Amino acid sequence: MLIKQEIKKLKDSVLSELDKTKSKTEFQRLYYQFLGRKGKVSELLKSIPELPLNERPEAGRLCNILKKEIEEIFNKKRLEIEKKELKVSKVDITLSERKYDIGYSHPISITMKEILASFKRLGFHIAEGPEIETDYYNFTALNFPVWHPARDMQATFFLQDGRLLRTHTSPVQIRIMESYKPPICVVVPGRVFRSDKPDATHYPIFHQVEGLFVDKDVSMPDLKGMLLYFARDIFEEKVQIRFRPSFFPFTEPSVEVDISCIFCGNKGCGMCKQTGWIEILGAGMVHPAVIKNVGYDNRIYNGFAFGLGVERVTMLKYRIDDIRLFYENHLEFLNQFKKVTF
Ligand code: FA5
Repeated sequence: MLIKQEIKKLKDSVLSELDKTKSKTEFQRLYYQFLGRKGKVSELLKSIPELPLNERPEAGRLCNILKKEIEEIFNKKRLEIEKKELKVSKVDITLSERKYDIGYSHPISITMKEILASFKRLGFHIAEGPEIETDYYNFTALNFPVWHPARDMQATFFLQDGRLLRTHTSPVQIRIMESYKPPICVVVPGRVFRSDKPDATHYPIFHQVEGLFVDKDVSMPDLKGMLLYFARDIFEEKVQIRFRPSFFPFTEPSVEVDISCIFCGNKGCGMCKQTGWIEILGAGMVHPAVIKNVGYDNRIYNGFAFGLGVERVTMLKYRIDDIRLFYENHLEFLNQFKKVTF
């Protein structure tokens, strides 16, 4: 039978062609040449009806066997090529899988996101300002005269050109008011710097969130109601707040804001120094001199501002008794926040 010779020829040619093949592209080309829809095996199968009737069944059987054999030859070759390619790329497939830890947020970042989300719900926009500031924005425009002792409480790091690392986020109040007209309703997250010696509650680099609301007829009760909502959102539903008189050159009147102690429920414990209250932020009505410094008419506009320490809030939320833990990179400490997401 002529077809037997054809089959042998085809098989020999597959074997010799594949033997020379080293690349995947060459392999693909041969695959289509032999096993493709218009390949040599198909052509042979299509030629069967042209054979004498009595030869057709045997020819069909032999062609199908050939097709299977050729497919097997190609499969073997494919594995060979893939194995070689793996070796070239030096991937050791026998190595066991390496486990990498996925990164997660630092506790300060978690609290920061939570605080900003809370103020966003209250309708505040988020703004930012520079960490390197001029004396004017950090102090003078905020009504700190050059001689005022309040400057000493915020001793900072100076650059040689006279600029400084901002001691608080309050300078951004001025930058915002210079750029926009009232009504203004912003919160400003950011890093601040003071030449404070590190201890359990102080660090030279820490984070604040500033708040500023300026419009017509803003009142202290507006400030108090808003802060009560915030405290309950961040701490717990039954928390109370209180205002204590204080002093900041850029607010008048000024207050320190305390929350009822979340550790003892206002009864008095070691955490609240037996007072039942814990301080969380400074606030007040924007000083008319500041309103005037930015060019607003202080007979028409007034507002409130507040500034809170993010480390402080985080320490309260997670009952952490030493601020230094945030910055010493001990994994045993940081890993505890792996599951806290926000
Ligand atoms: C201020 O910085 C004012 N700018 C806040 C303000 C804004 C008042 C707007 C009125 C209107 P004070 O110096 O109290 O205020 O700092 C605010 C908070 O920062 C403190 O309550 C405390 O939580 C945090 N803080 C201050 N110094 C440090 C420090 N060295 N380490 C960590 N946190 C600190």
